[in-house]
Amino acid sequence: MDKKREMTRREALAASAAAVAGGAVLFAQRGLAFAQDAPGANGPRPSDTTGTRGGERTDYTPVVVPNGKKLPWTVVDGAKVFHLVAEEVDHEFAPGLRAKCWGYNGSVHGPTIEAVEGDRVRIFVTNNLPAATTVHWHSVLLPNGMDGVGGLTQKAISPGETFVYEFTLRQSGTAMYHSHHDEMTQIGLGMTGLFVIHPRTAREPRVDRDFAILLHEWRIDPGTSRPNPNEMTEFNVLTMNAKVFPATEPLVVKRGERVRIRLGNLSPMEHHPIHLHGYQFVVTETDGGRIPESARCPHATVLVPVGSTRTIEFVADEPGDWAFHCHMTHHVMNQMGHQFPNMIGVKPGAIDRKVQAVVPGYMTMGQSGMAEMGEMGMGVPANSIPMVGDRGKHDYITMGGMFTVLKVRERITTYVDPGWYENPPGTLATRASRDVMERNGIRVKREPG
Ligand SMILES: [Cu+2]
Repeated sequence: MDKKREMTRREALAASAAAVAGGAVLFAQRGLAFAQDAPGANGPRPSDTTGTRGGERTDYTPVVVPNGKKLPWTVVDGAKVFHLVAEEVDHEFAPGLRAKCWGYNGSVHGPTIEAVEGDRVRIFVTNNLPAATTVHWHSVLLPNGMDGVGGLTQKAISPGETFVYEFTLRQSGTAMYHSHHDEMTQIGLGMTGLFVIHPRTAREPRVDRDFAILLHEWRIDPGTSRPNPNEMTEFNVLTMNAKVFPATEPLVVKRGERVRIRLGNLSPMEHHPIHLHGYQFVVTETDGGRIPESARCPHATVLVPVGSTRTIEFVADEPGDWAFHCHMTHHVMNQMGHQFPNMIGVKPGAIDRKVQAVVPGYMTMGQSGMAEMGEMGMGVPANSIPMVGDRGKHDYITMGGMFTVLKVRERITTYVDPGWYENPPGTLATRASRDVMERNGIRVKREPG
């Protein structure tokens, strides 16, 4: 009897899963049809975010959003007016990988909102999606009815409707915004953005460079072009501002500058320990505000939990090309690395020849790891990217995904990518000569190669 009831429950689950899958297909088709007549970025005309209207503070260092953009605003009746348009976006994660995501104003993630503590902000949200949505202003202090939680604090915004949110910014720091309606689907498809609020009164020491990076993770099966928002554990595209290395723009700074990096994480499921090479930094802010100086301690890695922001600061006094990346090893791999069979130590012997009789050119791969695969430019399915990075100055960089480079330089006049770092003589690791090894008492059994 119990067994029979269990079977029935399973059958019911299978039936409902099939129904959901069928619905998803219909939904995807609707999304595609919608994309053809969807408008592009149709926000308000650009305006100077460091303008002087309304007596606002204007002397802050504007935030830089690598690979991203900022939301323009105008001033109407003393309020800064923004316009977000929720819509489908055909987004490129890196050359070779595009997907139909959901974002705002033609971009994934949405443009960064930048304002000042004390500002009155009026934010219009137009829904050009095929589904209802809302926008939640994550960690922003505001009246309850402006909080953007579908059903709980407001009616959801139906397709075609425009809602208006209005509140006064009572805090400073790094906040975020994201859909708070059908969260699994809409956040999973990319409906997130950063909301940077500068303090009303400048704080010392001031920073010279102020970067903002939003972390995310996606499931995009090779050969498909729609991220799967129903994925819970197996993410294969890990992004900084919705790009994977080698498409992530480097953070370029002049030697001696004080640097701030704001990190936000609206990944569906995973926290990201972000590691900076070459420096010790302090965490100056969380999404809950500024950390008192007495409570700060040095770090080289900062964990950015899901639904949180962390802001770090340091003085860039050591020139070079410094890696800046998530330290979870699967988060610095691109699509093709995660489900590869474990071939470490396998000796194919005559098997390759036998298989070649059936599959010409067959070769067992991965016996000593993954590093060679990116470099060899192995064939990959349509609309997918090889598992690892790009050619660097010295060799192949075997990382992809949530990886970028902090480029600290002397004597630069612009922040355009300065190319690779020239290592001063005597500061580069090189192959040890037999002479040097003997003099230092180093003996090895194996010859190179
Ligand atoms: Cu990570």
